[in-house]
Amino acid sequence: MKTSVKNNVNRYLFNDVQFETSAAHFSQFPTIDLPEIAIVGRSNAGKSSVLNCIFNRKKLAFTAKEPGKTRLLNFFSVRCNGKATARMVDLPGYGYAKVDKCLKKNWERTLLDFILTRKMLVASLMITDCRRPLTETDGIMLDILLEKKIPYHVLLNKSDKLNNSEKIATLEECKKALEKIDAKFKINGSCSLFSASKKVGLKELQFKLMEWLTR
Ligand SMILES: Nc1nc2c(ncn2[C@@H]2O[C@H](COP(=O)(O)OP(=O)(O)OP(=O)(O)O)[C@@H](O)[C@H]2O)c(=O)[nH]1
Ligand SMILES: [Mg+2]
Repeated sequence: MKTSVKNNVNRYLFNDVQFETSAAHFSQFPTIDLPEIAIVGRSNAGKSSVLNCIFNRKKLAFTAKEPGKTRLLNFFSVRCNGKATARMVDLPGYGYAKVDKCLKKNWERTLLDFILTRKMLVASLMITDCRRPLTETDGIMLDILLEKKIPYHVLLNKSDKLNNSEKIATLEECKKALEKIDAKFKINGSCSLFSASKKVGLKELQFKLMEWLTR
């Protein structure tokens, strides 16, 4: 662990977070400058569940069995000693076909506007379902993150659905696939197994977030 992270272990306890606002359009994005981490991924991969898990809250972000639950960009302020110090942004999922085309176009546009233009974005957490990691749309999103030089971490969520040997194989395959997509994967990115349902991999993820927020 980096020294800067070690020194800040107590800074982010991930127990003080507040919903800030929702946005359907870039004109509604918060304007106060804070380091932001975007949570991206396919619909139903578990983005909102991961956010709830990080902060040990059940209903901070709304989750659903059906894909397409999060349709706005939801901004959450992370607080330290009562003061907002960072933001987590729960984004609508991409790659879900069964929604009204116009609506989908609008939210995918806003999502792209956010990733492409947001100056406060310090990193991105990509949530995947470990049974279908790194789909074509995830690849497109990774290309955008690389183009914008945004550090990323790929979370192989729902690992409770795999047995031990499947977990090891999935993690290895994902690392190899990321090395193919990104020649500088070891510098720009990382990946880990996770289960939002069972809270597995949480400490490692929180350290990653702290590393990004305390750079
Ligand atoms: N088994 C298992 N199910 C999970 C896990 N994480 C999330 N889920 C389930 O997956 C479904 C989708 O979770 P959400 O958190 O709503 O997914 P999302 O990516 O935010 O979905 P959208 O907002 O529609 O893009 C829900 O039924 C969750 O309970 C996990 O770690 N394990
Ligand atoms: Mg969601």
